[in-house]
Amino acid sequence: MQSLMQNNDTIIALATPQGVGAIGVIRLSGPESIKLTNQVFKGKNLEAQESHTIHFGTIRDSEKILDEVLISLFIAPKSFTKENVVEISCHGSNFIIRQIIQLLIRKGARPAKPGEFTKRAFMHGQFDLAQAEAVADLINADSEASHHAALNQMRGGFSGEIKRLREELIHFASMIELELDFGEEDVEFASRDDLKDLVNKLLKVVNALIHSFDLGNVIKNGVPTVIAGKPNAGKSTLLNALLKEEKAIVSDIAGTTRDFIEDEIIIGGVAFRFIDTAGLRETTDAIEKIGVERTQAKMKTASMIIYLFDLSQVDVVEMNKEINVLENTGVPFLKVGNKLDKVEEAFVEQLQKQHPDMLFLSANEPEQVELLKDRILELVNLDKFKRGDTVVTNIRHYDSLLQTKNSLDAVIEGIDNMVSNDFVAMDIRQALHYLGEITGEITTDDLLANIFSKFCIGK
Ligand SMILES: Nc1nc2c(ncn2[C@@H]2O[C@H](COP(=O)(O)OP(=O)(O)OP(=O)(O)O)[C@@H](O)[C@H]2O)c(=O)[nH]1
Ligand SMILES: [Mg+2]
Repeated sequence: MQSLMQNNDTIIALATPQGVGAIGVIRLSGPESIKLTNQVFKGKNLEAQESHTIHFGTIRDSEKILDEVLISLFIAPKSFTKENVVEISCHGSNFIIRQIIQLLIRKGARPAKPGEFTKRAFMHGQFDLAQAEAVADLINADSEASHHAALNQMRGGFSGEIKRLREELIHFASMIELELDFGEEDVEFASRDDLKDLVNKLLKVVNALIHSFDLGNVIKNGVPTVIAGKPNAGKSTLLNALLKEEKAIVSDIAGTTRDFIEDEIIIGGVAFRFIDTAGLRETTDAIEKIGVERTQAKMKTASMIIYLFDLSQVDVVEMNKEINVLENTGVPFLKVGNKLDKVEEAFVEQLQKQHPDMLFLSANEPEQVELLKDRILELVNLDKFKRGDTVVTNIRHYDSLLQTKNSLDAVIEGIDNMVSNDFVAMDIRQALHYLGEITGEITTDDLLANIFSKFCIGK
């Protein structure tokens, strides 16, 4: 009852960011939004206007003019929320915005909760849950890649495919339940082979989506890229050059960096999170030792390691040891010979023969650091993403997909081992449940509250 009531009132919030801007857009949604706005608007009679029209006039509190505004009208169901929606474009002063919102609240609107506009759109079937979540991602996207992933999902993404396969599975589930009703009689409405085919097809889609999460996560949060190497190799110099900012302290004292220093930049449309670390060496300094241990741990969880060698200090035996350690991390890495300016050409040529994949540069030369960026892009395999495949970027979807996979595996196992229909039916129902969680066919109030509370107010 409570939630029904809530959906029937008219909500209001600022849709543009807080703070002073050229214009601010105040949005209302709900049955009364046009009527309430009309009460404070001087201009045309808004209640007599067509949907998708814009009207100039003033907002007045009694006879006091608050602002000159443009009113955009969207009449239900042709709006984002499928309710009557009004957007008031006013001048972007905090004072004006506050005055207008307060005036409309006095007239009967209610301040919107975080994500409430999007929640209403979802409730009215504008899109499914996965798409609603993509709206939040889209707003937060700060690189071309994350924008692309969110947009793809918002426009349907994998929802369509999952929905279709889920419906086929429902069909099988009902056939099997029908067989159960016939009990003793030996009837088979649902062919076990066909069922297995379908489940395998589903598993293929689900597995591909599960797999895409690694990439999706990276696209959303930035590719974690650790810069490592011995003390004084020039790691902090490289970080600063990449960021084009003096973020980390650079000095010729070995062991300058003790803690992680990180920041994000966008290369070729992909966000990379560069992490400068403490130089790797045996040390008796207690604090430096902690730093070294942290570096080692960080290297293992990185998506990529940029490993710096100081060319002016190369020791071949030592270098091979370091490369060995790198290979053991199992993380893709780039070997970079730094301080090119300090060594003879002949030496570099010799080293290049032994390590054809090593990149030689001076971290304090900006053009040379540009070359490194190309190599970084080559190393992360973004082909899949560029092909426009759907990637899962949301941890909630990832969890549900893993659960779905487990249930589907159990269905196959059940069929193969000829277990009784009740059990197969149960596993199918489980799989249906988890699949439904992704797109929102199956939701709980807690889940919805949790998802929409992560939105900002006005969205
Ligand atoms: N000539 C030359 N000097 C460099 C280059 N890169 C770094 N340096 C110098 O090498 C010294 C060490 O540089 P840092 O960037 O502090 O080295 P680091 O790897 O961060 O060192 P720690 O934080 O101590 O592990 C500084 O004096 C830098 O100016 C380079 O390409 N050429
Ligand atoms: Mg440093």
